[in-house]
Amino acid sequence: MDDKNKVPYVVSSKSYTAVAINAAAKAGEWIKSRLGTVKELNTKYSAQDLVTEVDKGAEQMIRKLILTHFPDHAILGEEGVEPGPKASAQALEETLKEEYVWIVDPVDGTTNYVHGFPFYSISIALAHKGEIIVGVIYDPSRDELFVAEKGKGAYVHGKPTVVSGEVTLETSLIATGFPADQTFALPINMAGLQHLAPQVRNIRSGGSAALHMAYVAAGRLTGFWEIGLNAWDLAAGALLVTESGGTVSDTTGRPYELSVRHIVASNGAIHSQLVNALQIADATGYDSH
Ligand code: 2AM
Ligand code: CA
Repeated sequence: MDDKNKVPYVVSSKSYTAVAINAAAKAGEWIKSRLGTVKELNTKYSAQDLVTEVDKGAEQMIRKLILTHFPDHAILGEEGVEPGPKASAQALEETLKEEYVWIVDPVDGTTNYVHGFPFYSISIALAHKGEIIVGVIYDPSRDELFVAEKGKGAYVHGKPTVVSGEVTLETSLIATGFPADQTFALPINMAGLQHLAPQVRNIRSGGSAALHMAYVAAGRLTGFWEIGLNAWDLAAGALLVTESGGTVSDTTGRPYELSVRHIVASNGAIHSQLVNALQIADATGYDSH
């Protein structure tokens, strides 16, 4: 690339990141200020799939901020899509026709938020022609802001994040979730849990997929897997993990892309062991027959 093309890219990439950070921080502050005030609790896809007026308000706030700066960009937000895997796959396919797509989860870990369990986050990613170029995850409870830029590394409060060094499952701390979809995703995830729990140092389940991904990036977790997630739970975290030296794939080991719903993220060193274990447990979420 010659200098003439290079300069505008650097400038705009910086402003994308600045807008993502600003939106996540502003929404995070507002969400935190509303903690404990949720009046109306609704369910979406299942009785475990919660949404509040705070999710909706935060998404509106983030949409407005992004569109002020980039009026011709598309936005895929959790609260703008009908519940369920089919609708979310369709919405993703539709928006990815646009050149620039922002992928937003205004509150990842709504159940935690509603209960006052301080492990929830705001996740914002920007994809250019289907490739994630910016990923930001903000944890208002700890005031931790995780930022990744494609090819430029990942940071938490200006300090580079690096994945952990474990090379065996035996020494690994692994996270997973208990999916809200109790007919498909939950039983498969439980089969994986049953098989993996005796093989690893221990299992954690914090309740925010995005924060689990950020923790893999920061070396606080060795790995994370879960069945039945959506693009907005994973997009920002996927870039954080790869820019921190880790690996992200689907549960069969195929490289991560935005349509992946069954995820494995790790420090890289234990990745194939984790994928193999899920395969043996018949817990990948993909039909093996
Ligand atoms: P949420 O709080 O944004 O809904 C916990 O296992 C993880 O699963 C959280 O990141 C949560 O995100 C997500 N989650 C909750 N309900 C879901 C659903 N019906 N489909 C997919 N992911 C869901
Ligand atoms: Ca959400």
